Amino acid sequence: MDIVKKTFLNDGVVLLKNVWDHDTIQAIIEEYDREIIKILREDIPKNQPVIVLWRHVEGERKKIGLFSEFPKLWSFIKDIIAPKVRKFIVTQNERLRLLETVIFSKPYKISNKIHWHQDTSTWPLKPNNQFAVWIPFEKVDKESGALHYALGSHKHGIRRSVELSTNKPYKDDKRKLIPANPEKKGYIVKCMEMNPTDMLCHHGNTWHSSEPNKKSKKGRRGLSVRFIVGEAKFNPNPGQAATFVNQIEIKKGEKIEAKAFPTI
Ligand SMILES: O=C(O)CCC(=O)C(=O)O
Repeated sequence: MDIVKKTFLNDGVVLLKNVWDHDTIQAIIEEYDREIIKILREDIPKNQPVIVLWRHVEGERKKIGLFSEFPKLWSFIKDIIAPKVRKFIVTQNERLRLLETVIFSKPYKISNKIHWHQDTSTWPLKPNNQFAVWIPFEKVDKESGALHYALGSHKHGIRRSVELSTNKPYKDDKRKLIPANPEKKGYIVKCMEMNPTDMLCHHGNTWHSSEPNKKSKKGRRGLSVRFIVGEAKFNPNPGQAATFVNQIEIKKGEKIEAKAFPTI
């Protein structure tokens, strides 16, 4: 088996270095810098995929971008990221859908920690067969808010949802918690130092966290693109706060099919 797929299956995360050139990602960053200052929208449209614009600053509200405002990002996902994940992570004939796109921003000094969590716990899907790609807009290391992963944690099921900035568990969610410090429980924790020409790919169950940005005066932006593999039904659980819940009107057990989740 290819080493990338093997690492993804064993560790629940794989880092791919130098997967595109500087100009390719620079065009996406410039589009973001141009659009982010104009976007005030907080409503979530039902009939199209959206981009969640999320600053990790206590008290701030998420803004919602549209792909009509970010056409370069749309082509980047469709024509560059999707073929790479098809090559390395999923097989050619599996259905791949865009589940969610988020741009996380950690401004210098005022950003907060994102506590240990896994993506699947916030998504009401059955089967919860999803994975994510993460790409930084600037060089990242431990002091500037790089992502940390608990290797192999994806093998231990779906855990309880927590409030990401405080680590407070959602009240009615009865599932088992992710430990506050996975290293103390024997996990190897890896800090992913990266450049904007690199791409991380993590399984939806893999525990991950990020520290505040105490170093990069330019900020620390990260593009997260989540995909769903194959078919899924709606399976709500308390504590699931994913943006997309506002984009569908279906009952538990019904198949998820919506314009918000285009096949890629
Ligand atoms: O960008 C970050 O710091 C958090 C990213 C994250 O948690 C995710 O992509 O699931």
